[in-house]
Amino acid sequence: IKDWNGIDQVVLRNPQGASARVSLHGGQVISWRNDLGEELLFSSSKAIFKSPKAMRGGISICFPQFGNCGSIEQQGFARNKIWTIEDDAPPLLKNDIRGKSFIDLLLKPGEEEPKCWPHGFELRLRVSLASDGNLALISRVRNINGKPFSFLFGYHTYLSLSDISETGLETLDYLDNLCQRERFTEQGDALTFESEVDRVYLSSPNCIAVLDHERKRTYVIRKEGLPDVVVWNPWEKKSKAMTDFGDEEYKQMLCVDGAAVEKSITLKPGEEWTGRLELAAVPSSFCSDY
Ligand code: TA6
Repeated sequence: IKDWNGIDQVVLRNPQGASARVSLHGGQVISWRNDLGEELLFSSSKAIFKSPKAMRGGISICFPQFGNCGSIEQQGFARNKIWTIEDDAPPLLKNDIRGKSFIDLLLKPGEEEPKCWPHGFELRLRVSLASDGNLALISRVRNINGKPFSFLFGYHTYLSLSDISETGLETLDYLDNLCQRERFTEQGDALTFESEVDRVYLSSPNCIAVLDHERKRTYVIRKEGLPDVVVWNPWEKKSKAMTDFGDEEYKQMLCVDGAAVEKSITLKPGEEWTGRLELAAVPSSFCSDY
């Protein structure tokens, strides 16, 4: 289907009724719904769906920069480009598609590529929706240049919350057990939110939980190849300064971004890097039973 700028969007569905919507603009996931049709990702009511800016919300791909510290545009250019659908993407593990609905996207440098990052790369993104409604994003960056290059990467992920003041963030031990739904152990007290937050947690655990107490929903975020986690909420003052964000909307969102921010990733010619993010939204009662 096309959005109102004529840019293609792909809808993934599973048999239980969960869905995800991916835009070719930026390879951005702009919606993820559970089998009850509830939206799990935040999108601003003031979001601008217009090139060359990323829509405020969903999950945007930040590459080859994260944040605003280099000569490249904020969060890199990948989220502002039009990606293509790749029908014959190089294979990943079979498990990555078994029983899943998925789409493979590709971004390569075009003719008007930014002078500030003149490298030969291929950036692949597979977005898949599993039968249990879990959403997975797998990104692969390949150096097709004669010279090494370095980059940062992030999945800028806006989770939808009922109330930020009723939200906690926890890191979880025993991530494999959690993700196989056997058992998990909480580490220390949950982080709560009372003011603006913009932090990079370095070398963070690979499994993180965000608890929406009011909705009794827990988001479980599992990452691989992404050592850091960026946690962001603009709070009241910054919200008012953003034109594509409602004044009160900071109460209904939290960005928790699996990322490689502190140390850049370097690829030699021919090398490939993979960064994976998996999101689950489960009833909190389910978690406390384990
Ligand atoms: O999530 C971290 C962050 O880079 C923040 O520092 C803040 O600037 C935010 O993202 C805004 O992202 P935007 O989508 O406006 O570029």
